[in-house]
Amino acid sequence: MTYTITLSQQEHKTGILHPNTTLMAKHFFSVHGFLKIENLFSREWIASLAEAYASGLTYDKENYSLTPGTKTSHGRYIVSIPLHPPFDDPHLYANSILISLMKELLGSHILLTSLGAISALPGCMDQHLHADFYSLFEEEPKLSSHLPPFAITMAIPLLDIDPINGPTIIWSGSHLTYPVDQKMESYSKHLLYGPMGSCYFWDYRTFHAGGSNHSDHIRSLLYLSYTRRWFQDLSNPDRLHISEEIYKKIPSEHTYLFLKSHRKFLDR
Ligand SMILES: O=C(O)CCC(=O)C(=O)O
Repeated sequence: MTYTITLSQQEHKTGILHPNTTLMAKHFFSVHGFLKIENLFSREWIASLAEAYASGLTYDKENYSLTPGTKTSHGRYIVSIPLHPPFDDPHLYANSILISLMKELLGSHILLTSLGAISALPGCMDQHLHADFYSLFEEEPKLSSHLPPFAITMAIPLLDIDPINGPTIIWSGSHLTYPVDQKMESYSKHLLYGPMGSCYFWDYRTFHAGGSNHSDHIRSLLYLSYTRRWFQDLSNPDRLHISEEIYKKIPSEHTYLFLKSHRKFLDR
């Protein structure tokens, strides 16, 4: 099953996707509810982000916990990352290839609504099956399968992720199975993983779960959420943290991604 695009040298150099690649990416995403891009970032740069992230973490082996972080399931922690160096680099949050795809999938008025990492401790078990958001209209679940995406989660491996050290398990086509089919667990599932430099992203409606980590090291991936401008999930405490000082340094062509922060600072 194909759900991967590999960038050509030309696409890499220019930061612009060939129209055929865009068509293919949109097709894979609409069929599967997820897409993987190989070779998007340089390994060295991602390694430097990984180092910066790891330097702020404390893994308490005895208590099997990670600080800072919020436990989401057995041995799995979500860690919010404020938009500050080195994570305030536009190559990360406003990567031209990713943003062009986000706009193809979500329309031109998109927002960046969260930035963080998900760390799976050595020995952690498969996470429960879930979607990042379910039906937009809970009384009309069937409608969901006929609507375009409204929000996307982007995952960027901070190490080489393989089938052993905690891939994300994902159910192809599950973004279009509303009302939720209780037998989803028996559908064919896929393991999303890749080397540093790759990234994968899924529709908020697509069912997935963090996979167990059978290695002896922590598996971390960065995540960023892009949403249509009108979408807000208040039940999700995970937000974008950005100071006024950093906001002022964002290149003007990217400030539209931070519209909510902009309003907050204006209100002061
Ligand atoms: O750890 C992963 O691969 C995915 C985790 C996830 O989906 C979550 O914590 O909500």
